[in-house]
Order: sequence, then structure tokens, then C-alpha cells
Amino acid sequence: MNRLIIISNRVQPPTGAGDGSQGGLAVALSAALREYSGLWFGWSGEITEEFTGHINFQRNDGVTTATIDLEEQDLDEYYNGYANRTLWPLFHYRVDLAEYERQFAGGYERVNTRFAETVGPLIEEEDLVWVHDYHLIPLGRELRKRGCRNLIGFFLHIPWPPTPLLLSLPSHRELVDSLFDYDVIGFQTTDWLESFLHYATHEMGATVEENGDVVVGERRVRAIACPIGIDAENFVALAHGDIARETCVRMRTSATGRAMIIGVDRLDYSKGLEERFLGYERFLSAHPERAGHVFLLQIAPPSRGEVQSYQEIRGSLDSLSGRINGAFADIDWVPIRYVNRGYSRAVLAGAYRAARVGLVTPLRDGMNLVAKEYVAAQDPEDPGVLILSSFAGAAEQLTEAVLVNPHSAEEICDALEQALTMPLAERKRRWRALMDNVMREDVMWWRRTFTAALTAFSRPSVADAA
Ligand code: ADQ
Repeated sequence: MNRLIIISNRVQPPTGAGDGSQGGLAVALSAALREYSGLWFGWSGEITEEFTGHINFQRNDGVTTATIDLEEQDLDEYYNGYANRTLWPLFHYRVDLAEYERQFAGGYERVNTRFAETVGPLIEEEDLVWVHDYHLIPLGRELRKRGCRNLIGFFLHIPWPPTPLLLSLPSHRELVDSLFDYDVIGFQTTDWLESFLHYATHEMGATVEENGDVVVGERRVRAIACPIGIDAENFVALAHGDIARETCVRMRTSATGRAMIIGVDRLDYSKGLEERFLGYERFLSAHPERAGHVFLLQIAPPSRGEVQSYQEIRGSLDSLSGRINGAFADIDWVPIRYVNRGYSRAVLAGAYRAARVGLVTPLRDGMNLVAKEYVAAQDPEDPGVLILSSFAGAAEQLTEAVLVNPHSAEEICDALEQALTMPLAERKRRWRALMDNVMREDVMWWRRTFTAALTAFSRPSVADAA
């Protein structure tokens, strides 16, 4: 069996703790690395005064990680710059927030080159290489320039923007062109795949073959939709574990019979938190009889705090939650519990299970794993209701959720009332359909589907050269 080389911006070494402290993606990638052997390469998260290319190898729980430190300037221009101030907003349709700075683009190129120079010599002849996410789009090109002839796949975890928006990015053509140095590129949904194909056919004159190969002149890449899932079996087990059970009891005790609505998100403008609060405010106004009988628990740990738009959203959510609580609270009831910290996955599983409604309303999301975790954590005999944005990638699979337009306070308001009054039989029917999907298309299925597509690809250049 070939070795697998996984490359992503950050590396999360396995903890082996089994206590639910590790994210689903890290669990899945670690499992893939145990199956194939190989290594996981990326940034350590540490800053060094001058880039040396020194690789720190570690072996934890059967998985080898190889990490490098980056310079402060790399962090500013590549990570906080091009990745999170340019590509992230643009790919989430927020051209208004995208910043186009030449030095960001320069830093992005530099770090991708540094990644290629350091990981390149670690790649052996038969290895499969799998690159992850928007931080590393040109990495395949940089590896090819250095003579790498291996099968290389790329997976985009976030949406692919519509062509007219992408055209606003300086050097968009060069960026997209670099994707043709991969063999297989994966998107979360057919929507994002179609947006990519639209750009390729309209802007590059590409033709799309029946097997999904996209061809421009002599160059060819296979483009597939391959939705990521969660480690569902493990999450169900977590939801039955001691920590989750204790959390569930603690939540129910503190709820004192009130129905809990839960939201769990990184604090990010793409997650639609302001719109969610406004929708909930509309619900409180439209249904005064619900006052004192329901509350919203919003868990939102801050992320990317060095980027201004993230500081701004934090400020506006603080004041919005304060305003709503000020207007509606009573001496013995607070309508929004707003918590800015992270919790272990086991605690989250318990909190999801205690919630009558899961409110997942991103304005745009590549997939959204919280929606799947909420489903997996439910009690089959008394499941809660998932309200899901139709603009999350997950909506393509989770069609039995109550789907809403997250921009509409009225739709959120109506969906909340529908969820809170939904009869048990309907809740069970919807949950069963959702759960079947979450279990079937889990994270193991995702990585098997992707790596199978990659191994099935035959590189014409490799064949020609043989
Ligand atoms: P994210 O934008 O980070 O991921 P998401 O898919 O929701 O979004 O995953 C978040 C993960 O972080 C979940 O596993 C969740 O449990 C965890 N999390 C969130 N809040 C937490 C908290 N307070 N404490 C602890 N854990 C918390 C990107 C894309 C998504 C895509 C994923 C995977 O933006 O669209 O689904 O990658 O491809």
C-alpha cells in the first residue's frame, strides 16, 4: 500500500486521550495515516525569527507529524493576510470584506514555496499526496516545479465562489490555473463543484469530460464533489459517555424545564450569528407566550482575533446579545446565554443532546460539521429538531432538517416555532433520515472516497514517461 502524505496549514497531532478533545478532521486524518502509514506536514503554530526549514518530527499514537515554524511576516501576510483577509471572505461571498494587498499575495506565494521546499524531499516515489484547503492552493504547482511526479490531490473545505465574485480577485486566473497541477480536486458539494466548472469553462475555455475530468489544452484535473462527514460512531459513543451524560443532566437542571435552543460556532462572520440573534429576537417579539419557557445557548469561541473584521463581529454580538437580554429578560429568566469559550467534544455532545433545537444558520459554509454533530448526539426516542441554513454545504445532504434562509429573521422565527411545536412522530421521522445520512457518509467514507478517486486517476504524463 502507498504511503499517504497529508499537508495542511496546521497540524493537530493525535492526543490518544479518547476524551473527545480532538476535532473530527484530525481524528479522520490520523486514522488515514495509520491505515496508509505516511506523515502529516504543516505549520507548527510557532513563530521563529528567521525561517530555517527545520522540520520537527514527532510520533504520537501511531502517526508521524512533521512541522515547521514560520516567521512573523509569514503569519501577517500569508495566514492573517491572504488566507484570512483575502480568500476566506471572498470564498464566503463577502467581497465587501476582502482585502487585496500585493504583499499578502507575495507572502502567500512565499509560504507555499517554503512548504514545497521543505516537504518535497520527504515525498517518496509511490507516495500519495493530499493537500488541504485554501491556504495551500498553489502548493501542487510548487511541488511540480520541483519535480514531484506523484499523484497529488487537493480538497477545498470552504465554498467555491461564483465566477463574477472570483473575477474581483487580482491574479484569479493564476490561482485557478495552479489547481490544474493537481490530479484530483475535491469540493464539499455539487454547488461548489459547479461554480468551479463554471469558471473553468467560461474563463479558461475548459471542457468537462464524462468522468469529471476538466481539460484545458494539455492539462487535465479530475474534479469531484466529496462531502466531509463526522466520526459519527465515535460521536454517538461520546454522547453516551460519562462526561456527556453529566453535562446533559447539568444543562437540564439549569434549564428548569425550559426548552433549550443551541448554537455552536467559531466566532466568524460567515456563521450568521448576528442574523441568528435578530431572528431569535423576532421570535421573542412574535411569541410573547414563549417568554420564560425557552432560551438560546450560543457557544462561540473567538477565532482569528488579529483580523479586524473578527474584532468587529465580536463587539457587535456583545452589544446585540446585551440589547436583546435587556429588552426581554425577567428577574428569573435570561433569553440568551452567550458564552465565548471552547468546550471538549464530549461536553458539546452532552449539550447538543440536552437541546430541543439545534440552530445552525451560517450565511455561507463549506459544509458545517456542527449540524452533523447535533444530529449524532440526539436521543433516538426523543430527538431534537435541526434548523439548518440552506446556504450551508450540509443542506445538500441533510434535507430533512428544517431549512431556512439565514438572512430572514421571519424564517428563523417561524422555524423556531415549528421546531418547538413539532410532534414526536415527525421529530423521529426527520431525525432517522438525517441520522442515516450522518452515519453513512461519515468522515471515514469521505477520506476513502477521496483517496479512491486519487488512486484511480492515471496521470497521462506519468504513463507517457514510463
Ligand atoms: P469551520 O468553519 O471551523 O470548518 P465547522 O464545520 O462547523 O466549521 O466545524 C467546527 C468544529 O469546531 C466542529 O467540530 C465543532 O464541534 C467545533 N467547535 C465549534 N465551536 C466549538 C466550541 N465552542 N468548543 C469546542 N469545539 C467547537 C471548516 C469549514 C466548514 C467545514 C469544515 C470541515 O468552514 O464548512 O465543515 O472546515 O471541512
